[in-house]
Amino acid sequence: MKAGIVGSPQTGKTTLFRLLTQAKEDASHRSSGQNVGVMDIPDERVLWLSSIFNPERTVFAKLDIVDIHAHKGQEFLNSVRNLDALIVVIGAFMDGEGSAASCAFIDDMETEFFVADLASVEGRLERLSSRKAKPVNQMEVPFLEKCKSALDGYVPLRKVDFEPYEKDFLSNFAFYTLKPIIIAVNVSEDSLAGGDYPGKEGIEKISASRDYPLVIFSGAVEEEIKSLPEEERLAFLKEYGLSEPGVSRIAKAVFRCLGLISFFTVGEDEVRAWNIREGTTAKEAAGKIHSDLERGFIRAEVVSYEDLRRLGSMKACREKGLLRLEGKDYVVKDGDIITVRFSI
Ligand SMILES: Nc1nc2c(ncn2[C@@H]2O[C@H](COP(=O)(O)OP(=O)(O)OP(=O)(O)O)[C@@H](O)[C@H]2O)c(=O)[nH]1
Ligand SMILES: [Mg+2]
Repeated sequence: MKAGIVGSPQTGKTTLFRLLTQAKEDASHRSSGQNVGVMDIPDERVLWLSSIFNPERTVFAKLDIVDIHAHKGQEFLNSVRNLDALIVVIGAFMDGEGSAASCAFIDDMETEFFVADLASVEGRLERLSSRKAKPVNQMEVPFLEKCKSALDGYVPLRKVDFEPYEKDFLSNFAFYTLKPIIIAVNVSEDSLAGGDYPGKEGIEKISASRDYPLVIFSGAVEEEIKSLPEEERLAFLKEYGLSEPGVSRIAKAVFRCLGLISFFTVGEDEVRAWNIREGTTAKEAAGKIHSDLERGFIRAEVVSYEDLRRLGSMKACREKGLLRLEGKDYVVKDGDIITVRFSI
């Protein structure tokens, strides 16, 4: 899974990229002119599990992050084509002009997305009707017509209810209007404390009308937070009326909008969070850990994080019968702690 940071020039995209990925020069590498890095998904549950199991390693769930340099046109479309989600940074830390430019950026981006998706749909319909291509099956044309009528009415494909068989068609295209988008407003230190920022009304309107989650942060303040020792951070955040750094709220929002959930593996060597899509089965989840575990899957021992947290130990969970044995088709829930039994 990969999320991209986009926005108009000088809004704080690279600043946010560095904050999210904690990239030092060696931790990020440039590929095709873009900064690519890995972000940890903050999760208090992982920290608690780690305090209980005292493992050698604690590993958070991860997402790839790309700092996108292109702003418009085909170059922009090409660079976001393979991304699963977009974080639009709004530069609201100076004056109203930055916010206005950012709102215009969102408008232009959405228009480009609609035009590109409509071109894909119409191109495919054209090839099918002129018999230059054969449909996958007889349901493909109705599917394409459904997409076309949504796009003609400015409804992004993200908002369309597709049947499971239609979702299979979707994977043959790289539709832009399917991508989840979150808005990250980069505000000044004063705005962060005061709650008001230039262009607030317009940005909130975009967020509400499109269902784009909105996160307010301040690049400058986040950099200060990062430079502080761990134990001073919370007190510093409280001065702004916050309980959590902006970057961690952004990371969680991206994780949520991708429809991802976490399951955990625990032990003396490692406590680790894994991300999976909602609806993933125990056998598929085992495959995330190692392909051998999926191939030789017998069953999963599952206890929920909530139960472990409440009872305090695996032993207590076992005694209360809260350690369940689940088969391969069990649908993994957010917060499940899983031990895979397998043989190969
Ligand atoms: N005061 C203030 N300045 C910021 C903040 N965030 C970024 N800047 C400054 O704005 C400038 C641009 O920041 P970048 O993170 O490079 O922005 P960008 O969007 O990557 O810029 P381009 O890649 O050139 O489009 C830099 O000089 C930053 O120091 C902020 O929250 N407050
Ligand atoms: Mg930049």
